[in-house]
Amino acid sequence: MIDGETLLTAFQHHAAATPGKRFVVFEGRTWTYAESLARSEAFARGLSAWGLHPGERVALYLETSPDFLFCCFGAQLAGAAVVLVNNQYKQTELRHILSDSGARLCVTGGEQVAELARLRAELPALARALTLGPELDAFIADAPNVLNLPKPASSDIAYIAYTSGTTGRSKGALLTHRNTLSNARSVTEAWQWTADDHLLHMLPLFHTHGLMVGIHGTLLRGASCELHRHFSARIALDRLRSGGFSLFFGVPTMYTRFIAEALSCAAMPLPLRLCVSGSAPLSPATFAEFERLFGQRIVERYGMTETIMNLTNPVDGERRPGTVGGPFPGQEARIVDLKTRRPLGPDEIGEIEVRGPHVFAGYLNQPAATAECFDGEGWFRTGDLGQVSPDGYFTITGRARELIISGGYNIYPREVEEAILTCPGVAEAAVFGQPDPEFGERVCAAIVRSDPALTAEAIVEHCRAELAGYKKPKRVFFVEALPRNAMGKVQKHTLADGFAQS
Ligand code: MCA
Ligand code: AMP
Repeated sequence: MIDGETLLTAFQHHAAATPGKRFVVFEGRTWTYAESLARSEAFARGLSAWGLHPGERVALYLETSPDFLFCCFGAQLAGAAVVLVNNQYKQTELRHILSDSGARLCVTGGEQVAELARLRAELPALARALTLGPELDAFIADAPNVLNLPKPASSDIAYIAYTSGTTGRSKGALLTHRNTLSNARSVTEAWQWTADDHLLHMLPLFHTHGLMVGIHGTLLRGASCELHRHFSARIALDRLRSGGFSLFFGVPTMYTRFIAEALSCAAMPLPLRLCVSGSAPLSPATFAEFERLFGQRIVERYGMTETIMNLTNPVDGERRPGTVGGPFPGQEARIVDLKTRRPLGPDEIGEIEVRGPHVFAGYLNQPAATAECFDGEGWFRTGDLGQVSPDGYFTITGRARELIISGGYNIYPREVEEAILTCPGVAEAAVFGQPDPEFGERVCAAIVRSDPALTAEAIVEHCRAELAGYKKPKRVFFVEALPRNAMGKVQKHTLADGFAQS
């Protein structure tokens, strides 16, 4: 990889080579490569003129729109690292991410404006909140027409993406331009993505799946996508059947909703080149039913915020249900014993480790956590358990860390427990996952009350105010005491088993 070669240089290349080609279609408007780059570069010049220095952080706390992308790539063109913030985040998550990342500027809009305003006094590093719409338009219009922008190096940080709150606080994964470019190359090669591909894009943009797979792949290949604010199975099926699309990427919940939708409308083969699923396990039953109804054998793949994409089923060759295939081109993966850390043979269950140019640079402000997740030879410990078949197909069998994946969103029990513990009347809380037919897993909470009048509804409402809505418990039950082992550790499996039988 040539130093200084980034996704931004690919963007500039396409804007020069195919200026009139569509990049993004959104709510009836088409943005060409040239228009998209012009708006991104103008935003970059505006940021530099405002006083943003290379290496500083720009946060995006935004709904899906083309401006999300232009602000993202514009900030990187100005040399900034982009801090991705889920737009459903509330005070607790937002306070942590914006203060930990030290973001100097945050682009926001819609309902997020008020949520951010409530926190401004607590964020001394945040010099400016810029609102989408007239304020952003004026910022871009007022940007100098000519201004030399820095040229990001491959080792510069492109994104800070927050993940893995095993300690209750999420950590900022530092992804370099090298990481994002090498990933986009691996993914586009494996999935045979070309400039002719057109993607129906209904994933959120603030996570790896929607941004670093959907958008980066599109951008690298000079392809196009139709972006939607939200996922709707009905609208997706209508759009896909109208023709003109070649790709669809989704989380398993989206595929189960397609199947449910087929009950109310005739199922028929989808005129697509490729459907991909990831972010959570796709059940073989969903794989088979989707193929029966829509004539597509879904390609399941496996990724992580720290590494973007790791493993994929092949486009040509057997797409094996219940597995996530093998490493992407240019990457390595293996299974190691949890205790000895020695590599294991076929069909033996251990921890999945990955190595390659896709693996992140470490966690922001967390040298100990960074050191813990590497083995000294560049192998990254994913925290996922799995096994590999003799012919090289990996299966994910579980997780070595506490994590609930609901509809493709990761929820760390500790974070929800900490939010619940701030609710008056709660003495103790234990949060765990239970199987859910729609979301894969659902959040449940066992609570010991100090105030016997405290209701489940009050706890759920409390969580709603503090955390993103999908993290709030879907079921709450009260117990006299939490079951603990001799070390005092809460036995969550006992709670989960008892709860499942109740
Ligand atoms: C929404 N709700 C949920 C979820 N989504 N509850 C539990 N789990 C969820 N995933 C709740 C909301 O809080 C709300 O509750 C109610 O459902 C309706 O919200 P709405 O936004 O309308 O829901 P939806 O549109 O039906 O959303 C379902 C969804 C969405 C489309 C499946 O969850 C989604 O886009 N998931 C994808 C997440 C994703 O991109 N993950 C990739 C991470 P109330 O009204 O009571 O508040 S990247 C990753 O994992 C790695 C790298 C990888 O491998 O990709
Ligand atoms: P995140 O850290 O939010 O990026 O989520 C990454 C996690 O999602 C991984 O560590 C896995 O636990 C899970 N994951 C992603 N893709 C799959 C998949 N295809 N099957 C099972 N789990 C997956």
